[in-house]
Amino acid sequence: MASSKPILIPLLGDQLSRDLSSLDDVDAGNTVLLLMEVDDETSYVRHHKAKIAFILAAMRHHAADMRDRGWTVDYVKLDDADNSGSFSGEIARAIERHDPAAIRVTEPGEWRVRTMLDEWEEKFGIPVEICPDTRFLCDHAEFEAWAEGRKQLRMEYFYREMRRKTGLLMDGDKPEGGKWNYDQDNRKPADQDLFMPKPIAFRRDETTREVFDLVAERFADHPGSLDHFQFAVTREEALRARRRFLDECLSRFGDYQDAMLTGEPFLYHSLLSPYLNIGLLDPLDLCREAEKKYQDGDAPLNAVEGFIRQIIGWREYVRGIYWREGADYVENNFFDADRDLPDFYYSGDTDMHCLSQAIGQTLDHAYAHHIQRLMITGTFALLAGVNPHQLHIWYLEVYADAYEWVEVPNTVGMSQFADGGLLASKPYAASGNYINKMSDYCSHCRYDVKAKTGDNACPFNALYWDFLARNEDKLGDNRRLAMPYRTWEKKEKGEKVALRNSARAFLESLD
Ligand code: FAD
Ligand code: DLZ
Ligand code: SF4
Repeated sequence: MASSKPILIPLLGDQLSRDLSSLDDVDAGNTVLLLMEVDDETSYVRHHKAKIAFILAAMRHHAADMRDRGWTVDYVKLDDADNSGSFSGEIARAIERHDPAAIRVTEPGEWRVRTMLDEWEEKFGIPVEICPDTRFLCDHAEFEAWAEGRKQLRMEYFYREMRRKTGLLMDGDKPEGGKWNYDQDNRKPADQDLFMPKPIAFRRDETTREVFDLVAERFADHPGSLDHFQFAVTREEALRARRRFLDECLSRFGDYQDAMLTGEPFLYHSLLSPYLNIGLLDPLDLCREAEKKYQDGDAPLNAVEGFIRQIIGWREYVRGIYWREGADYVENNFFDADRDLPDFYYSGDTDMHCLSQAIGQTLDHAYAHHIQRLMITGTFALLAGVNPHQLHIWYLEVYADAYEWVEVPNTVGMSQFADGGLLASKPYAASGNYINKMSDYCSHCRYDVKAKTGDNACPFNALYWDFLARNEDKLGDNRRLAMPYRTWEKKEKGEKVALRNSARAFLESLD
């Protein structure tokens, strides 16, 4: 009997989950899984070397794992002689090889790739089924239904829906402990005397070493280095990283979530976003494990609630915004900011210690935690009037966890207020005082955080007032900024001029 034509299932680089939606209910005996290393994906921005190495090593390990589980896997390596360089080109070649009856694929994480997939059916003349990505809790229709008719799309209300939906930290229909959100308890500054758990250093096997050689040779001009590479590249390793976080970090995660310390890139953060985002870990499982820590009395409620909120709240919410707002959302530029991204974002070479720490560790580890991204590299760019699109490209390049669905709303919306307040109720503008409160950076800096003007003054100070003053027409009505605008109005004319001159002189020095 002639065997029927197979189904071709492409697995994209961030779809490395054993139970991906495209694999549901298919006959493994009559399916070809296709993984493609392609130039288009490795080079559509200049990804950090460690980000590329992480993804390719995880793809190669996942292919081996799926073969062991009985699947037929077709794997295209970046340096294969006939590699066409694109997903569509590789699908065309795979159709030649396998003559499939249909293609089945889980929806991608970026508009750029979605547009490509939407063309496949017409291009290749075979049915293409695009399955919803069930690794997320909230699908597009559910987010749309939640957002419909609301004047403001605030994460907090969305998050409560997700708590109710999952039952996480719920006591009947009430939130555990009586409050939905324990952020008030989560703002402790860090202290050098704290014991900092170290991340696991995973052994690099031959597969990973091969990828390292490829990346070192092919992407030598990309930012960052491989020297400090410490990512898990298999599901088993990612589970070990999860266990380390739950056992060693979670109980202090809440208290020190916003803290920053010189020479301590990780503090009590989970470092799990790269694994969640490519599918080595499942977000809901992770939250259930964290909840268990609270139920067993091993971690306090403020830590566990704070952690779960980041995942079922922020992570799901920004994805909802990304798809709802469309492919043009990334082009928003509410303040018409047009300054080029300073070169030091690619070297860390600046006297501003906070920036040199955040950027330096980013280039070393392809990692910075949320407050470093938001309140150091993000706030500086906002105050300095850096073009948000250039900044977006930078975030997409340098972090191992960066995919547009999560990076764009965080950068364009949360960090740069470039959407005019769709996502955030006010811009994350702050003077040096905030950084001084939450870190030890200022005590190691050549600038004086208390000084407002002059050559030695912390640049964030004058830039903060300059930002408010130059954007008064756009922000003056924002009720959450009423206090700082009143303070600005009360300042003597001479002080205002000195602050604005100081900001101008600093910005000119950047040029
Ligand atoms: P933890 O502090 O341990 O938090 C736990 C988990 O919560 C994270 O692993 C992550 O999955 C989730 N999470 C926390 N905050 C957010 C958030 N704001 N949005 C979505 N998920 C969140 N996160 C990405 O995964 N990819 C990105 O490309 C990305 N770009 C960002 C750009 C900017 C400008 C900002 C301000 C934030 C960005 N974030 C991004 C969110 C956040 O900074 C990272 O998720 C977090 O730093 C990852 O480190 P961690 O795993 O140690 O997180
Ligand atoms: C980020 C990335 C990189 C660097 N390389 C590849 C690759 O060679 N092959 C692949 O399938 N995926 C890669 N990715 C991840 C994709 O860019 C990601 O899956 C799409 O953007 C869809 O979200
Ligand atoms: Fe950053 Fe200013 Fe503090 Fe220096 S003094 S570390 S520039 S906030």
